[in-house]
Formats: sequence, structure tokens, C-alpha cells
Amino acid sequence: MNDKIYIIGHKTPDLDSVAAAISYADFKNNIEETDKYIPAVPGKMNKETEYALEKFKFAKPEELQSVENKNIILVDHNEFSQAAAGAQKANIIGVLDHHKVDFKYNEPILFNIKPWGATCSMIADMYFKLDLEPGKELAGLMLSAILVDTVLTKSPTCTEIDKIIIEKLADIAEIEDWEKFGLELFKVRSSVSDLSIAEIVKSDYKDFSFSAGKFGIGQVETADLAEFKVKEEELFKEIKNIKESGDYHTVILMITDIINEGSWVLAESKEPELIEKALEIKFENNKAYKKGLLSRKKQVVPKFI
Ligand SMILES: [Mn+2]
Repeated sequence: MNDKIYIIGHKTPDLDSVAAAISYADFKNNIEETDKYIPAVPGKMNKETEYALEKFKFAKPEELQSVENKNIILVDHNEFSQAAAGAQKANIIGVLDHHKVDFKYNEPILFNIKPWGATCSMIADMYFKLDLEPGKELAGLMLSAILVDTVLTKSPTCTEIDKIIIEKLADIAEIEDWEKFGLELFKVRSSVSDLSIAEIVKSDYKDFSFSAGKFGIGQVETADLAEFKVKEEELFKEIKNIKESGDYHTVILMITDIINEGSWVLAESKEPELIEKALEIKFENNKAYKKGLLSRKKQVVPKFI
């Protein structure tokens, strides 16, 4: 019998990483006529991911506490610092991702990286290239992931290919107004009233090892900044906690206003001047607004490497 291969996204799973695991498993099982590819998640999923799974009638993928000694394909990440527990001791079959490369492995493997807006765009493209069509529900799920990752195509990470794929998937999913549908997703994503402060900060949070030291960068997108304004003091307390308990150089929370297209940057740092210089901002009480700042991956992370 074939060995199982788990397809798994990064820790603190977001919609793209979960939808990529589900859709790539579907794609591989289809073209190889097997059922050995199994989507998995390394932890609790965020709200818009649960919302999209429910909307398009997908079961929650298997939750793996550790991937040690398992066959895995990494989707939507390639850094071990973001991978599921045990990834260093897993048998990695391949990587499918759209982030900067920070990966080493002792064997040749499939390594597919594209500078596109979402991992799901890469998978949709694989279907289309083979003249295959994802099912209506799967198209809806992938579309949701691409819309969130590209902030409804507004993010500088969004390419012309992503836009074409969005149109195609919307067509298959029979979603007439994808912009309106995307805003719905962001409303779910940013309705923070029922989340604890820790959940808000960690809902889309990643660790990085930069030359200056360990960084944690969280991002929340919202169509309603006021909701965060009232929680600002608590948010600062939380990022300070994270910084002190985890031996961080810096912990940043980006609160991104998707309507006005800019971000509030909240930071606790050993060297605030370094953050100011890198992001071309001026902190006042550890926070600053930067117009046009939408992408952690493209506009923040590269400044610290
Ligand atoms: Mn992604």
C-alpha cells in the first residue's frame, strides 16, 4: 500500500495555507488516481478559515500535533520556524509556496516557489494548465484564499496572473461579485468582538529570524479601524508579553485598514530606531501610521533581512 502523504501549511494556519492543503491534495489525488494525499493543519484555524470551510462544505482537515517521521508536503511556507512541530524530522516530499526562500534540505525534492499573490493561485494554475477544473466548492474555497491573501487584489503582492485566476475561479464558483464576496470574508476576519486579545494578535502571526534577532510579526486586516482603536492598550500589553516571554528583538502588530489602504504599526522593540528606519516611519508611543503599507511579506519582511 502507498504511504500517506500529508499536505500541511504553516503554524497559526490562515485561509491560504488551509485551502492550499485541501486543494493540492485534491489535485494530486485526482491526477495520480490515488487517495494518499491528505490535507492537514498544525493547529487551530482562524475565523475566516472556519467560515470559508463551512460555506463551501469542507470538513476541517486532520489536526497534526507533530509531523515527525511523516511524509509531508509543505504549502504556503518554507521556513522551519513557521512549520509544524517535528518538521525537522519529517520526510519532506515537496514545497509549494509564494514566500521568500529560507529552506535547506539534504535531498533533492520538488521545490515550487512563485512570486504570486497566493499559494492557491499556483494550485488553480496547475488545474487550468492540465485543462482540469476544480469543483465548484473547491473553486470557491481557493478564490476565498486568494482574495484574502491579496487583500482583494489591492496588495502589492497581487500579480496579473492572480487577477486572471480570481476571475476564472469566481466563474466556476458562480460568484458574480467577487469583490462583495471578498469584503464579506474580511468582515468575518476582522470582527474581533468575540476574540480575546491574544487571539487577535496571533490570528495571523509569524516568527522570523532576521540578522538583528528574532522578530514576531502579526497582521490583522480590517474595514473598521475603530474596533481596534479601543483595544490598543491591551494589544500593546499583549505584544509586550510575547516579546518578553519569547526572547524577541521585536514584536510588531500591523493593523491594516483595507478601505483606506494603509497600516498602523504597533511595535515593542529593543531598537525602535531600527524599525523606524527600515519602514520609514516615526513612532509616537511605539506606533505609527504608514499609508500604502499592506503587505507584511513584500513591504516589511524584506526590510529586515
Ligand atoms: Mn499565502
